[in-house]
Amino acid sequence: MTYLVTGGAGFIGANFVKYLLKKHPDIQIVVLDDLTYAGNLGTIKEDLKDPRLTFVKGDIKDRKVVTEIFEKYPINYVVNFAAESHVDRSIENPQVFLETNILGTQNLLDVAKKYWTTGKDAHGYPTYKNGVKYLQVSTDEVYGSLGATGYFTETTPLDPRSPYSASKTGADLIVKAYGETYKMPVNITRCSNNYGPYHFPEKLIPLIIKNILEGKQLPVYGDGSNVRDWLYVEDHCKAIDAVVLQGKVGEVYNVGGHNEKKNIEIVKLTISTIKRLLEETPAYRKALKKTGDDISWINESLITYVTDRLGHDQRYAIDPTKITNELGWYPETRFEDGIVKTIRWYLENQDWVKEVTSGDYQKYYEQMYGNR
Ligand code: NAD
Ligand code: TDX
Repeated sequence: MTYLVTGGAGFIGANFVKYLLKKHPDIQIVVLDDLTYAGNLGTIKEDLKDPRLTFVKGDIKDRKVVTEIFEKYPINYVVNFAAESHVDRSIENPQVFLETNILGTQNLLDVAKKYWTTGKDAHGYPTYKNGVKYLQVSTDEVYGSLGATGYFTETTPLDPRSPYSASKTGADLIVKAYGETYKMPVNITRCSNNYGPYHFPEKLIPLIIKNILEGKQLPVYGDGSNVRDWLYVEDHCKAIDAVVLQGKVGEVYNVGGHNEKKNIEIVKLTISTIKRLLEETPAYRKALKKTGDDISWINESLITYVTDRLGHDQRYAIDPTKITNELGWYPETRFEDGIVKTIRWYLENQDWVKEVTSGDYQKYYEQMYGNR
């Protein structure tokens, strides 16, 4: 089987590529990625030595580049991770979110439809090759924001509130439209917040880790009471793999691990875990900017409450009953273990952090947070 994985040089896409290569010996993967600030070829450089993996640099909106891929490779599955993914950036510059997330998705669907169509049925609907599917990687943010109770199910009304989530909702709707109008074999997965290796340090957990190691303040938006439902990235990859191979055509699957945490809890846990790991394994201290034996400065006084995100969603929480019942999926990594694995990975992979933050990151950081 041949996969087109878009956004495969980003956080979840790269983890998915690694997962596929490990899990399925007999596959081919084409990664299409435009290598924006969030994409980094270094993330998959070891994987690119594998003859089963091919990389194409290009934009998912570009008709020509997507067409060339379908001409050259017998694509069975499209898994679309490529997106502008950061809520804060969408508040500053919504347009690129609409362009990539909506128009890019539509372009991929259109080219896939063209290459997968085999004819027409008696009602005029296109018929498709066997063994093909388009999977849209979406987010729980399309459902909006919850109060203190309740969960998002697949039938929760769509109610996006940020330019990012509105663009992801637009993409979901166009995927649904291709499923209904042209009977294209599509699925949508809607996952909660991921964490793990290769997470770009603009997002909460890797940003907090990076700032602690640099002795910087830890910016917590508002009062830190917002709740996110965290899932280890490999468990998300496992869910996508299950939906590609076994998901019922046309269905939406929510993915989440019942692991709700307030932001302030995440920040405090990250501080105490880093400190413990540095105490247990002194070799990790080379990841610190400030060298020396004294690490008593790593404590909660680093926390700084800053102006809240505009339109900040209060709480996300996924009900994953459907994917568990229909496809047997469940999260394998407990948060207590996943967060330690993640922090260890950052302590051991500072070169990767340096590489991905060598471009415009500093400028972005100063615009977002000032000179803290
Ligand atoms: P990311 O920002 O780390 O990676 C996005 C990748 O897409 C990058 O490699 C980037 O270069 C590429 N890209 C961006 N625009 C492109 C374009 N026009 N053409 C080709 N490539 C382009 O994002 P992520 O966190 O890995 O998220 C991946 C997907 O999963 C996104 O669709 C996101 O909405 C969704 N999602 C993310 C989370 C999360 O917690 N990170 C949760 C649920 C869903
Ligand atoms: O510096 C920060 N301080 C802070 O308090 C940052 C970067 C974030 N936060 C808060 C905002 C959120 O309540 O932490 C929470 C998590 O923020 P992000 O890491 O930016 O993630 P979020 O906005 O929840 O969106 C993420 O999950 C859903 C991904 O970025 C999306 O792509 C995905 O769809």
